[in-house]
Amino acid sequence: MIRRLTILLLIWGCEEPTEPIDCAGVWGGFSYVDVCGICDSDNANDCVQDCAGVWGGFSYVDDCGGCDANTTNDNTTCEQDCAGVWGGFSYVDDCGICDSDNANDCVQDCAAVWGGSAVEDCAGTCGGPAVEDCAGTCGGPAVEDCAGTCGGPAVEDNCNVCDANPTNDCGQDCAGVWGGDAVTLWGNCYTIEGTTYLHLTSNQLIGEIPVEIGQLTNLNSLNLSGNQLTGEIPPEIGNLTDLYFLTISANQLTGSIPPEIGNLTNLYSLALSSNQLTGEIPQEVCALIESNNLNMNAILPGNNLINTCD
Ligand SMILES: [Ca+2]
Ligand SMILES: [Ca+2]
Ligand SMILES: [Ca+2]
Ligand SMILES: [Ca+2]
Repeated sequence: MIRRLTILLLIWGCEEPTEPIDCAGVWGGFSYVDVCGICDSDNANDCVQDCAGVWGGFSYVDDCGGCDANTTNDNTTCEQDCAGVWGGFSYVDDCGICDSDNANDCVQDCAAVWGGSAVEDCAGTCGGPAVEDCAGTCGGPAVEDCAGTCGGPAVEDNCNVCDANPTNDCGQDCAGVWGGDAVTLWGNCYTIEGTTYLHLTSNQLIGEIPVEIGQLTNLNSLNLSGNQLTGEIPPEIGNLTDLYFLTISANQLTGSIPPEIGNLTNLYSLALSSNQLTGEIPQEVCALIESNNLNMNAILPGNNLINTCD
């Protein structure tokens, strides 16, 4: 019976896993003894060596690197620098700047002021006003002209054109614009940009039609009828190729019709009657009359023109 039970126990024991007992006496437990003899299963609290190499000791390193367990002698082997670092290398320069960089330490200026900004001028005077001119002469009068030439003669005119020629300097036009191209006609100022029509009918205008009228190239409509204009029609009117309406009738214009009128290909009304125009109508004008279907009765009457148009 006992023998049989022993065999059974052996069989039962062999079937169970063989587990060791840990330091806490627990079968299959995970506790273990750390270097300081503490048995538990927490590896976070295992004892460590202090700075003196003692396991579980209380020595510590102070800010100066000294290792012991004495708080009263801490930091006695070194000093704090100006930056507050124990044993650090920062120091205060003559301008009161604390760092460990000797390359940026302030220096004395020529007036012996630490960190001052006084410098010697070109004449050797500390803080003096003398400067070299563009020719390298200390205190000299030479300056660069607008062309960049030292002592050069070029000057910039009011239109920002720089050269040495005073005779080509730009002027003001009648509208007060430097370099502007406004033109004066019969005492009034007209800008090219802003003048699209000019109606001076029965304005008692006398004298010749100014050639400058040919500069008003934005004109669409020009009416000078009913004045006392004399002389010939300026061929410059042929520049006004935007014109669709041109009336110069009822004046005292003489000479022949300039062939440049034929350039006015946008015209749908041309009135030249009641002047003293003579000669043949130029073929260029005939062609325009034909192509634009202009009214010959607004051209011939009151003149001495020879109608050679077909
Ligand atoms: Ca532990
Ligand atoms: Ca200490
Ligand atoms: Ca420094
Ligand atoms: Ca000039």
